[in-house]
Amino acid sequence: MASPVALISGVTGQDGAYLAEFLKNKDYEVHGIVRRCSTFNRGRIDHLGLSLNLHYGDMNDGSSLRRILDLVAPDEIYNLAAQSHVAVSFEIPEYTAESDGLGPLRFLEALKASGSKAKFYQASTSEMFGNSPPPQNELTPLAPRSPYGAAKLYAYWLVRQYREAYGIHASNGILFNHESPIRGENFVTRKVCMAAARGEYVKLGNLSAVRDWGHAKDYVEGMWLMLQQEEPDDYILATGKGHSIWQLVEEAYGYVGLQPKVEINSRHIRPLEVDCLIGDATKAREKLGWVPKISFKQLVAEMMEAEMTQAKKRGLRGWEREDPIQRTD
Ligand code: NAP
Ligand code: F7E
Repeated sequence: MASPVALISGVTGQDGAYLAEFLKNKDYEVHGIVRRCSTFNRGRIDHLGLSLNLHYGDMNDGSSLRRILDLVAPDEIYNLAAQSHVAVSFEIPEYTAESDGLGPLRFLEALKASGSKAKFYQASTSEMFGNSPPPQNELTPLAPRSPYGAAKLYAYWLVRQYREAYGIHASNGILFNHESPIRGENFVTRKVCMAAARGEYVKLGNLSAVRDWGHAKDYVEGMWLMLQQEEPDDYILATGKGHSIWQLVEEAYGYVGLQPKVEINSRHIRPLEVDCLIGDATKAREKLGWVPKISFKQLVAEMMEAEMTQAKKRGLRGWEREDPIQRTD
């Protein structure tokens, strides 16, 4: 039997890289969309080599999406491409709306016009909940507090409309924060772990916000499970446990036996903040059999180990530990 064909937009990002590897291990023929940059940005997928088929395209260029759809004829589409930084979305709101809101519209229109029966996954987000009180589930009111959240909300509704109006198998994964050693360096978990592993100060904004942090590896499996269902639907993926930024800092510096070294810098305080996101993934557990396996403590430990290795390689103040602490959860 021929391998199923998957197309991933945002394949050079954190989730794209984990998903591409996950699907390769399931014997998929994997295609990815990459955008043209002045420098190569494929560090996260280099290890997959030529087994990954890459195509130039952009969420802001509908004709490129249509061309790639026709060429690849995928069975499953994972739309992960986005300007994904919430704080940055306040600085480039129009661009964020184009790539995160209109981009998915272009993709869905291309899918509709092509007559393809491909199943479509949309990378929706807990940022759509804004300050709706936790725990947030699929029925919680949506009230975004950033241009990023608003653009993603537009795409979320389009997915539901295209599903109902045109019978497209389109699903929203409403994912809470998920991290890993290959998280972008300006997201708070990676930023804190990089500084802690070097024994340096970290400059942060709001320390009291609470997030539900899981591991990206667990979450890409959830994306895939959504597209294996007969009927499309919307699902929360979350761990159900919240930690503040301050608790993250304590965990990371504590891992190397240091007191937290934090400087507050108003540059990192957002015009609007989302105070507390803690997800209820009961539906995903019951309908998809999805359960996150990696805890917050394990996630921070993995990220810290990766940063300590990097710091040593670069001759920075890597943290030498002859006798690693055995950590249990
Ligand atoms: P990421 O690391 O920032 O990756 C984003 C990807 O999108 C990169 O491959 C980037 O390409 C690509 N991209 C950005 N703008 C594009 C455009 N105009 N055209 C084509 N590609 C474009 O994000 P991530 O953490 O993997 O997240 C994946 C998706 O899930 C995103 O849609 C994000 O908004 C959403 N999400 C993430 C989380 C989370 O906690 N990680 C939670 C909920 C939802 P370059 O490499 O060229 O920049
Ligand atoms: O911020 C606070 C910040 O940028 C987390 C994206 O993947 O998850 C991510 O969005 C919290 C916020 O992630 C700094 O104010 C304090 O309260 O790591 P973050 P995010 O904004 O939650 C959602 C679900 C997505 O969909 C997004 O794509 O940490 N914080 N000081 C800081 N955050 C950053 N980045 N940098 C700081 O210095």
